Amino acid sequence: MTSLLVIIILVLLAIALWQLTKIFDLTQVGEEADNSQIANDSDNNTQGYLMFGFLAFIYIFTIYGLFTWGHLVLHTPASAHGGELDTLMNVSWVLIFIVQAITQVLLHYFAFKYRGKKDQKALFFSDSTKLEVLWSGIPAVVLAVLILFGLYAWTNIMFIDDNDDTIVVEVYAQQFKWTARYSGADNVLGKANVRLIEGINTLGVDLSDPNAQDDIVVSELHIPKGKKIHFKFRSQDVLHSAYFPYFRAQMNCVPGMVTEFAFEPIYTTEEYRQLPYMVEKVATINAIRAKKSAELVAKGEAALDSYTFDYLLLCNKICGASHYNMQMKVVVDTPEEYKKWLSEKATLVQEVKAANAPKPVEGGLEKDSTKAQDTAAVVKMAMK
Ligand SMILES: [Cu+2]
Repeated sequence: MTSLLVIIILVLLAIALWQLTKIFDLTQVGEEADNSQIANDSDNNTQGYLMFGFLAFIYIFTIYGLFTWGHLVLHTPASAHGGELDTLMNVSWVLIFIVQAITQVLLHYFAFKYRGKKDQKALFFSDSTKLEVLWSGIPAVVLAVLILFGLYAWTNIMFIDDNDDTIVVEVYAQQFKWTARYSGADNVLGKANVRLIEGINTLGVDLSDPNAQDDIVVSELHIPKGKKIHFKFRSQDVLHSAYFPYFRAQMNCVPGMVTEFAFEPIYTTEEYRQLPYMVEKVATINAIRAKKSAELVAKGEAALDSYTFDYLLLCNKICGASHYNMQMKVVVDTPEEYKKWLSEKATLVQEVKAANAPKPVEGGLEKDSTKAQDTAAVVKMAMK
């Protein structure tokens, strides 16, 4: 609201200034003022130098931005393909930077050099094949190289060989949380459908499917280092986007279809925490938090928790009011830790059975006969 008011005030100020200059012009009537409304040499000189001013602004802002915010870009990639993607990104940036630096100088210099001068005629020619070949050919070659490089990197990342030894994990999106499903010993996910969502079976897994019998549903994603993980994404409601920034991976989650990609983590969470750049980053964050905590404590409020680095899965598609907070912790374990963690998890079938088992009620058996019948039906379905 405040910014809207500021904008309105600025617009009104601009209109007032414009009106004032008009009044000033009118007071000059009769004097030796140039009222022709046609730019003269002095106007053109001013515009020409302003061009240089704008050029300086572009460069100063770019350099200032690089130094001030340059450190905020993602650092060391934590996946096997991440380095390749970063190279592609860096090559694109360097190219954009060089082209931008050269073309902006030329654009502004020529705008200055050929600024309007009295009695100066523009050079006119209808076309120049040589020039057109040059300015169409060079960008075409550069873009073709970039696109080929991009395509190569893309297929390298997106192509999942069915014969590869991967771990199949489903990532399920809904407003506003993520859930993961492990395919269990058979490495095949059981079928699922939104129509089967019931009680704690929030992913709508078809509990009668033989492949679903060993599926495990969790709210924290654990993956082992050095093993390719084949992710399959589903969404329950709207478009979401599964974004793993440190692994340089992102995929849309689309209701009604399964999307997929695979990546191999190369640092465990613990190893990534020990990277010098991360140690420094966490120390900086905690120094800021400590300062803020001191202020809060002085006001009688609770201090902030200290920060520890964790990989996160974020949603990168604005999917509703709590989109900003749609995240899941991702833990990269050693293969042994991963095996141990997974072995301690109950399967969904076991969880559904436990949830639906008739609970002993005070003074006798389950009294609600309808509920008992429902439970029996679900358990029967689960045991099929
Ligand atoms: Cu979302």
